[in-house]
Amino acid sequence: MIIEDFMPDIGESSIREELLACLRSDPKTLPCMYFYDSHGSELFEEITRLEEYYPPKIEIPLLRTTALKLKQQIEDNDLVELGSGDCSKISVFLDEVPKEVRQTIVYYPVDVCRDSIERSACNLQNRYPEMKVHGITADFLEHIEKMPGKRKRLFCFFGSTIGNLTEARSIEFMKDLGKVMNKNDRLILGMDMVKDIGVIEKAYNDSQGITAEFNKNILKVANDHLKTNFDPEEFEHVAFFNRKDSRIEMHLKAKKDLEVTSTILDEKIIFKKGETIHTENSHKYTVDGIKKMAGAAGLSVENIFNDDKKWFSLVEMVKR
Ligand code: SAH
Ligand code: AVI
Repeated sequence: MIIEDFMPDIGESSIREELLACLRSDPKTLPCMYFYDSHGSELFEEITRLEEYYPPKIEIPLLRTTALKLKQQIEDNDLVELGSGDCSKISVFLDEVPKEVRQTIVYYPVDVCRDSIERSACNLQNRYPEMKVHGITADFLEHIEKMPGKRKRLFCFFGSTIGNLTEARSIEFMKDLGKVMNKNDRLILGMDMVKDIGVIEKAYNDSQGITAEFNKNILKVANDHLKTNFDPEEFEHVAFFNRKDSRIEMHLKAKKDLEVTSTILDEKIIFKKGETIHTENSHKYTVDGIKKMAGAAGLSVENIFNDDKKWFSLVEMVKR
């Protein structure tokens, strides 16, 4: 098993600059990529086990169906999974693939969270000793053109992580991915669909408060980088569906006027009571929207695998 790091040179100073620019902006934001330190990744895994968080409950059976359809076609493929997290999704997929086919595959999990890559690549290698595993720590927005694989590739992007990009950024990302893909490559994209708003809002406001904890964890990540004294308990978790943009928005709302200071910065970060930090968008899609996105990227939709209620889609795309 190999683990490669595409980001060894990303210095603390550029991370600090990015975080600070976001906290200076009006309204304040924090990039959702920073949810995923080691603890944040564990909290996300806990979210996936929550009753209210429906996406994995639907995506997992769809992955089995898709694997049964593709299992012969992926012989001698390089499997590149973007935002692989704990690799639980690809395991569901690979369980349906015969061992003789797995022997011919090289699997590349790609994630920005170093700990996730180390933990999951190792687990996966133990689970499938016959398959080559090559983990990569990378930012898929920055390093997409460096994605490995010399043979036919199957790109996987599960969990509707694409939905965490703004509409413009997701199209730009899809275009970049479309350029990187060769004629025989394919993509399987997990996409959460528009549905009853009550169901969606509950998924991001769970009764055990795990999503709130996940949201607030980003302040601890900001403290680690900026040496600030954000107290997560001084913020309230807010998540609601924005109909106009067809997305869940997560925010952190200051419970009172606050002055956040840092041991390494001259400036203070000032909050008025009720002021928010926008931490995440999670877009929900329609079939039309999916086709438009594929078209913009020079890809065409080969198959859409749905559940009966059409709550979640696994979309198979190929180069046009
Ligand atoms: N695919 C998994 C995990 C989804 S959570 C699943 O469906 O369960 C989103 C994952 O994407 C996290 O593991 C996070 O670390 C990773 N991620 C988020 N932004 C990223 C980026 N810009 N580059 C690489 N990985 C990213
Ligand atoms: C990873 N991503 C697709 C999740 C989502 O649903 O947008 C992250 C998440 N945020 C809150 N709960 C889960």
